[in-house]
Amino acid sequence: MKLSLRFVLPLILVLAGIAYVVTPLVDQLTLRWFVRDIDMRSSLIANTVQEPLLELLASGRKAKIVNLFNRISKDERLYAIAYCATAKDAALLSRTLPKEIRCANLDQWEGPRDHLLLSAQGPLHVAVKAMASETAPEGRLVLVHDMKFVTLRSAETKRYVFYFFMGLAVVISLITVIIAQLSWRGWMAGVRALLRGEGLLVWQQGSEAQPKQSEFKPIARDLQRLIRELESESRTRDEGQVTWSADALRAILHGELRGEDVIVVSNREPYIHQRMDGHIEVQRPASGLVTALEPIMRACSGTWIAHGSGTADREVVDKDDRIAVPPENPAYKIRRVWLSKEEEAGYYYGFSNEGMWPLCHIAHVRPIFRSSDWEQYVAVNRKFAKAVVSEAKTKNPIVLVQDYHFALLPKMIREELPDATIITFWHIPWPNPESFAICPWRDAVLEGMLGSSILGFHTQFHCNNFVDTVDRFIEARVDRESFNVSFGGKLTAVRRYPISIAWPPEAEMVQKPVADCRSEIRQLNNLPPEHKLGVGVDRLDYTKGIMERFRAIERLLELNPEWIGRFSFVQIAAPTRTGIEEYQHHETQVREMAARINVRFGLNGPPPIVLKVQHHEPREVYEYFRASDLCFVSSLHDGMNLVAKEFVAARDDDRGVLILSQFTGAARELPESLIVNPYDADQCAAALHMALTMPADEQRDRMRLMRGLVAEFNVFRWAGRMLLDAAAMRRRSKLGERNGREER
Ligand code: GDG
Repeated sequence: MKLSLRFVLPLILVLAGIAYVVTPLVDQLTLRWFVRDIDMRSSLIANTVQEPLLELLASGRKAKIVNLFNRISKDERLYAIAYCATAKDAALLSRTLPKEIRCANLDQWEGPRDHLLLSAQGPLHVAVKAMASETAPEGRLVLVHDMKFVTLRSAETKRYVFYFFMGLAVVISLITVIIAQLSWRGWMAGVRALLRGEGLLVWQQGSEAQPKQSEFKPIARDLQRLIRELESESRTRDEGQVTWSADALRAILHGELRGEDVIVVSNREPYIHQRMDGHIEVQRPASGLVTALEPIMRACSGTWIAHGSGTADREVVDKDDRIAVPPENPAYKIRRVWLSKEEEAGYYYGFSNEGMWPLCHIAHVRPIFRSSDWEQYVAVNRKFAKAVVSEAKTKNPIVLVQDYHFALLPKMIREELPDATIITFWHIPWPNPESFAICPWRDAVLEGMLGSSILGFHTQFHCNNFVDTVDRFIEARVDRESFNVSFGGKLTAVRRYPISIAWPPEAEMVQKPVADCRSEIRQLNNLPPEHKLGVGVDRLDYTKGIMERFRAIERLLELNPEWIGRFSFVQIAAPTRTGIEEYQHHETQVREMAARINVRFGLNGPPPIVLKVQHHEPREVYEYFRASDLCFVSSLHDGMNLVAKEFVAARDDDRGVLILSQFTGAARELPESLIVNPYDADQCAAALHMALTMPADEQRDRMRLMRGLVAEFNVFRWAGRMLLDAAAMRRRSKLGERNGREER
């Protein structure tokens, strides 16, 4: 509309200006025409009157002449007619001549011009014709025409000129608007095509691409330059100069992936329905993965496929096993996949957690591989692949496959949906080729994973191990420069995407002041107000090095006995995979060790170790983080470790010390923590002592640096970078397809 007005308003103004100038000209022209007409008319009347008038003059019958004049002047336009024998005589006339016309002043109207007279009666036309007779050789006939009709005609002309220009304005405006709209649409479509890289002739080595439509030539180069600048700007932003947020991620997804078909597959579901004392409760598992992937699902209204593990999960789904979530404001769907007890035992507890988990973590627990577990793993992966195919709305969905439970899924999806963009993220470490060779189905696992378009790990070290493993065991082409693996005619990009946590943390988590957290947590655990406190938060898993942690505490008390009775360590240990024997054994060992150390150093005062084997709510976990003087993460091997980052996020008071195992992915990002080897008890004890005696300003300096890093490299960046890479990959393959078509 604005565009049309931009064209129409100036057009109307110009036409109005032309009308303003043209109207008086037309007026003058018509006046000239009328005057000329009346001149001719006057000559005609004079010629007609001449004969009878001369006869009457010759006979001297003046009364008859007046009668003749009266008859003639009945004509409505002829105002008066008179005869002057000489300049001195009085005139013979039809009715009273206007007083401005006298026989003595007729000369002024005798010429070819200036016949107009503005008298008191209005505008008049005066024509003087020589009408000499024998008796009056100077005789002249005066014909006076009324010109009022000219004024009326002039008004009428003005009206018509006005209507004419109005009509002209409407017609020209309509045509202009239609042409403008059509051209605008054409332009927009052309510019959009240029922005998408379409509408360009094939790129030639070392030259700019040329637009197909010649009218875009002048701007094509500028547009291409602009696009390149924006891309490099967004790359700079990617490098972490701007803080990523849920909103930024949503905006990017809207821009890059609007209308795309996005499917997430994970073992754990983001919302679990549990039956509790007669009512159904919705639980949200505390998981970084859910935090990271939810904005994607909300922005794309996608589908999240997961194992329906809640006791009331079946009661709430529709006939297609779907439920819209979040419950308070549905934005995407969960598609639940049901597993039998045998399937769960073989796929989840067996192959995934007794086989792959110890295989990928160097924690000196032997992996157990049973062929029956493998069969269930294959069958369950196939079940999920079917679910993905049935949920896909297009031939080329974006599928985000999560973790080691689904190593075979990428290939299975690729077989059914060859054009899908499959991003697999492996949340745990990838071992070296010798360690991986233990797996009896190693080739099938590798081939399964190479069905992915992008394969993500937390660290470059894990990417290197994976590429080495592929190079060693299967017939694939590995490009170590680009980190792409070519297998079965398809490329897999192996990339590093370090996972993180949401930033800023939820307001509810850091609501309670640190001082209140410190006093309340000490009271809750019957500890004196000034008691030093350390904290550990983990699933009760042997890879987390909880026993090594306890050994380090024991060593601290041996080497620095001044801490006996002045320092306690709270270990929150969430029960996990309790159906697996190794985990039951581990729990027993952890409990026994805590008890032994407490007997050794805690009989006369507060216990050095407070072991809490139970699930805690995220808010409670954060209260412990805020109440503690240090947090100890001693994983024997860990893909990333989110607890380290959560502790940093919880400390908005810039206090507290993080002790971090060198075998976590997080250690590469948080060098300001006290990095330790968890197997070296003396070193860990020294780090504990250093943390307990660290001056406040050193704590602040270290914590600020770590908080800066976690803020910048947060979970939205993790998800955003993966999806931006996927979007770029899709654009490139679209361009390739089009160029292929054009070459054909
Ligand atoms: C895998 C990889 C990678 C723990 N106990 C409780 C509780 N937690 C929460 C923590 C944290 C999460 O669980 C544990 O995350 P981690 O990263 O430490 O470890 P994994 O569970 O082994 O996760 C790991 C991760 O995937 C992401 O890719 O970092 O390397 O092994 O958020 O706070 N939460 C609650 N109660 C507990 O008792 N609410």
